[in-house]
Amino acid sequence: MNQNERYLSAKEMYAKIGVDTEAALAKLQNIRISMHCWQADDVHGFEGMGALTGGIQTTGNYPGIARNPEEVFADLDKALSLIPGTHKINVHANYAIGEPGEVIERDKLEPRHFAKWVELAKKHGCGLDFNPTIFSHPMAKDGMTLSHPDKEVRDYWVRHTIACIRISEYFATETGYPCVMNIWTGDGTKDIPADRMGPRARYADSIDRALACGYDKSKVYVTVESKVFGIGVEAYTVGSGEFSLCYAISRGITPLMDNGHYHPTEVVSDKIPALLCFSDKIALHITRPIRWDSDHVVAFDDETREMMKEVVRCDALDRVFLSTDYFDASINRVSALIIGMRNVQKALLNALLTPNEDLKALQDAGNYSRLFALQEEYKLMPLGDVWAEFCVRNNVCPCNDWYKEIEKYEDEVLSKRV
Ligand code: RNT
Ligand code: ZN
Repeated sequence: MNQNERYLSAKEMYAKIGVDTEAALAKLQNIRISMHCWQADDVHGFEGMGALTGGIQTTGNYPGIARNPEEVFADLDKALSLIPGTHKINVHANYAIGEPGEVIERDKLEPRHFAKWVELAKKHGCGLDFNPTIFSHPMAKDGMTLSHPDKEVRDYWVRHTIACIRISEYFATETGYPCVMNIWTGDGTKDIPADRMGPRARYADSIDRALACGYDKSKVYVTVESKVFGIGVEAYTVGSGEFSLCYAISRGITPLMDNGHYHPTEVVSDKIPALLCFSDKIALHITRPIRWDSDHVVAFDDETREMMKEVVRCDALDRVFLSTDYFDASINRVSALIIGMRNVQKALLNALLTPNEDLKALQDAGNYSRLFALQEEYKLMPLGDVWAEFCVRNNVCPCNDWYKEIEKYEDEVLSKRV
């Protein structure tokens, strides 16, 4: 059977369980996932930044890392060409691009420093999201930034956050898509703190002061990301789960959950519907934790599928901002971007091809045996044939063919970066 015949046969099989593959494909076509730029260069950015701090770390030394804006852009171009659909690009503040020789202070960032990102986004029809970079910097003192006891340190980061809100507005205006601006800090302590509340009160006050700058809420969605712990910040994290969630809900902004930021047996799939009961919008950083917040490339695994099922069956595709967040330096970085993005899309397609209403009805009727039986049977439906059809319709290689493009790119471009 050729691809088209396989798709038609899959379409028939899905129709038999009450699922319209064309409707699922049409929905998937409209889902924008925000692809994080920082997998391209291990979060280095363009400031000549030293080692990563704030509890995050990349591991691996795969050759061919992008070393400047041109190389990062070339790699993102390549990645986007092998990911079906039209998406968003998620930019970090340390990826500012100045004039040759210009040293850009983080608290003095301006929209012009991101004009090239706007150009890139427009070329691809993409939206842009943004992140203040509140780590890996001399003003991240004693592991503290927005929650630091010294007001001068806090003020610096408040100014940085305000500058980032302005850049986010600029992104939204230029691209025509709202910009999600995510606040994350690695603030915390390595060992048992003497004061857990003081830093949290200061963190809340600092974000309050930044948000008081005033911004267009239809253009910029400010999110706050929580975390349980980081490397070197094991005992206490200021922006914990409870803090970040309560902060976001009480201020009418958006909570962000990174599924690497919880205790290993907690699952974000279960938290999605919980938060959707109380917050109009929520945001996700989709990653793959192995034993800790290891930031492995997103796989097509049970939890990714379960998370995307929740987004779809809560009918929340327009309420959940989806973005990827991982950094693996041990494999080809461009392939890492493609693999993770495509896996999120496959998980979404899987959710869209599930007869969710029928399954809900079985649950409500208390028919748990039939529910379990069907959930297990549906795992073997011909999802791959519908996914291949999606790729073909988007002029992107399906299945294993795309990796040949990566080998070619590695040979012609990445291997020359020495
Ligand atoms: C760190 C957070 C955060 C970062 C980015 C680079 O644990 O997940 O989102 O990954 O800001
Ligand atoms: Zn994250």
